[in-house]
Amino acid sequence: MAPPFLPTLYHVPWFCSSIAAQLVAELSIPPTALSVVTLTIVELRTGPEILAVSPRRVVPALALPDGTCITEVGAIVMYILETFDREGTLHPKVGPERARFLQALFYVVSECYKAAFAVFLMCFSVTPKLVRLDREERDAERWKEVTGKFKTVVIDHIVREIGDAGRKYYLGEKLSAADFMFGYILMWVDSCDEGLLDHPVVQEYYGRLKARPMHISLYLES
Ligand SMILES: N[C@@H](CCC(=O)N[C@@H](CS)C(=O)NCC(=O)O)C(=O)O
Repeated sequence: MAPPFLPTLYHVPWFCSSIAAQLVAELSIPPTALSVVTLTIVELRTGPEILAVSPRRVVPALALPDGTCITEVGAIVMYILETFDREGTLHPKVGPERARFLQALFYVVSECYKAAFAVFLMCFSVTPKLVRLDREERDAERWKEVTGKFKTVVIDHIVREIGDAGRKYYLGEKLSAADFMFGYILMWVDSCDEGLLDHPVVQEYYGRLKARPMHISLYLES
């Protein structure tokens, strides 16, 4: 495949590429600077276009003008921020704030994602299409284990790092791309409708995130 003229982000709605897509929209990166190709699930799984960029057929994937391709949402988020957020509007560029930002980025990708999706997969079957699973048929022991892990990894972390610390967003008063990552995780668990986000700190934090127009248009409108 010839290298694209512009960085090109491959995205499937509701997949974790949505974090990168939200960032592009929140930074108002014009399509003349970064192009977003939105694929359907069928195109991702069977179409030819994604193969050259992401041989494992996963998104997000970012094709760069030098012919290289990047996968991994954390790396793509950092690339977008370092290339298009030179002012540091949505990421701290130096100091302890940056370390805290990187903590959030790695924590969401390595810990929260797994913990949240284990919950989701006990509520929905995703292949070949999204179907709500019967609560009555759930393995109670496994549900306890999975929701316990979600509470420890995601809920307790948000309560401690945001609520107890008197922060409004992950970094304090200032919104950052870290919040879009938490917003994504919380959105999936919210869709399970199991009361797992009932803690007032989480309600307040997630309430702020889901009120953002970009969150609404990416996740809640259709
Ligand atoms: N570790 C990768 C995970 C990428 C990944 O597994 N993406 C999922 C969507 S969230 C995917 O594309 N799955 C392919 C499929 O369901 O067919 C990352 O953090 O970007």
